[in-house]
Amino acid sequence: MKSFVVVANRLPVDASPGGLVTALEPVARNAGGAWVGWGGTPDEAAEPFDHDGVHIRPVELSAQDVDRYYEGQSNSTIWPLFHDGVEPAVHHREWRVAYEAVNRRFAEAAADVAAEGATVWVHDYQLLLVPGLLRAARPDLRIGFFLHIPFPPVELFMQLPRRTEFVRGLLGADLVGFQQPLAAQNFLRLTAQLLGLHPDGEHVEYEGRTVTARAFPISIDAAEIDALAADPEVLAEAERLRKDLGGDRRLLLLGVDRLDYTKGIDQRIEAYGELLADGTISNDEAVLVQVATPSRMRVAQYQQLRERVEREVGRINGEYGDVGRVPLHYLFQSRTRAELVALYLAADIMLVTPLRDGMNLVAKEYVAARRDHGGALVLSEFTGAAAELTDAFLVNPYDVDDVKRGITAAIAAAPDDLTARMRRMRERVLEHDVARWAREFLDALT
Ligand code: GDG
Repeated sequence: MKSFVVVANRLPVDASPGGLVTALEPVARNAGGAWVGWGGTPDEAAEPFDHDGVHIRPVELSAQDVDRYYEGQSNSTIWPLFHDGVEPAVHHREWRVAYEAVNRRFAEAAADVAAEGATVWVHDYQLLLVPGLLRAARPDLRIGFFLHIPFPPVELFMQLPRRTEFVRGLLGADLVGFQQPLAAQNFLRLTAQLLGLHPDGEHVEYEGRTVTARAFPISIDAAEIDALAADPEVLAEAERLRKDLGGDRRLLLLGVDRLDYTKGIDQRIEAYGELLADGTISNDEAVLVQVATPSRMRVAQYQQLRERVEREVGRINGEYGDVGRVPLHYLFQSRTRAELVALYLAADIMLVTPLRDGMNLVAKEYVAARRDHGGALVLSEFTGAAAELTDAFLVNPYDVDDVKRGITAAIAAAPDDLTARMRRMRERVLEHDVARWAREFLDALT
C-alpha cells in the first residue's frame, strides 16, 4: 500500500520519456509511491513490479480496448472536441462503454495500491471518469486530477454524449487542475449548467465536499534542456546541421511536433510556400526543417493529415527546389532529445503554430535551449504557452497572412530586440519549471 499514487494512461517505462514522466517520477520515487498505467502493448498480461523505486501497477488493455477506449473515445471523440472541434469528433456508443469499463479498471487498480488517506494524482483526458469512480470506492483518499489538453467552451462541451457523467467524474477529485484559468472557469460554469451547483470563485460544493478548479500551467525540465544545450557534442551537431543544410543559407526555420491536426502543421507549410511564391524569401537564403513525429497512425484523421502534409511538401520542393537544395526538409521520424536540442540551437526561427494546444512544451524547450539568447519564436495565440511567452511573435494560425507577417517580423527584427525578447522568455521558463509545477499542484492538493 502506497501513500502517493500516480494514475496515467501510460506507465513511466519504455515510452519515450516526456515531460510528465520527468516531472512525476522523482516525486513518486521520493514518496516511495506507485504508478498505475498501461504498458503500451495490447493483450499483454503483466504483474506489478518495482522500477527505480516506484511500484509499477500495470493495467491490461485488450486489442479491442485499445480500439475503443484509446483510439476511439479518447482520441477520436474527446481529443478533437476538446481542441475546439478542429476536426469533427466521432461518436460511438460502444466506445463510451469501453471507456467507462477501462476507467473502472484504472480506478480499481488505484484503489488497490493506495494506502488509507493516500494522495492520488490522476492525469488527462483518457481518465476523466476515474476521480468519481475512485471517490465512490475510497472516500478516504485525497484525489487530484490534471487535464493536459484544453477544456472546451461550454457550448462545445455540451455536444458530448453523456456529458453530465464526465462532469461528475471530474467532481470526484478534490482539486481539478487545468493549463489555463479560462478552462477552469468553463468547467465550473458547466457544474452550474448541468448539475445546478453554485460555483463560488475557484470552488464548488458537491456532495458535501469542496472541489477546487484552478490553472497550473505545466512546464519542462528546463535544467535538462539547458545542460544538453551546453553539451559540446550537441553544439557540434548544431554546427553540422547548419552546414549540411547549406552553410551559405542565412535562415533556418524549424517546426517540431507530433504529426497531429491540432498542431497547425499544414497552415505553417502553406504560409512558408506563399513566402517562397511571393519572393519574400528564397530557396538560396532560407530552409525549413519540419520534424513530424509519427503519432496515432491507426486513426483515420491522422492518416489523412499525413497525406495532406506530404502532398504539400512534395509540391513546394518540386516548385521551388533545386538539385541538391530543397526549401523544405520533412522528417516523419522521431529523434532523440539531444538531436532535438541540436535542431533548436541551429534554428533562427522556431515555428509553433497550433490551432489549439493545452500548453505546448516544444515552445518552452526552444527557449530553454537558447543559452545564447539567439533565435526567435513564432507562436500561436491559441497555445497555453502564449500566456507566458508574450515576447514571442504571436500569430493567429487560421490567418495565413498573419503567420506570414509573424515570420517576416521575426526575420526583420533587430538583433538587440531578439536578444531582449529571448532573455525575458528564458528567465520565465527557467524559473517556472516542471518541478515547480508539480510542487504547486501537490501543495494545493494536500
Ligand atoms: C500534451 C498536450 C501539453 C516531440 N517529438 C519528439 C519528441 N517530442 C517531445 C517534445 C515535447 C513533447 O514531445 C511534446 O509536447 P507538446 O506539449 O509539444 O505536445 P503534446 O504531445 O500534444 O502534449 C500539450 C503537454 O501534453 C503537457 O501537458 O503541453 O498541450 O497536447 O517534449 O520535445 N521527443 C523526442 N523525439 C521526438 O521526435 N525524444
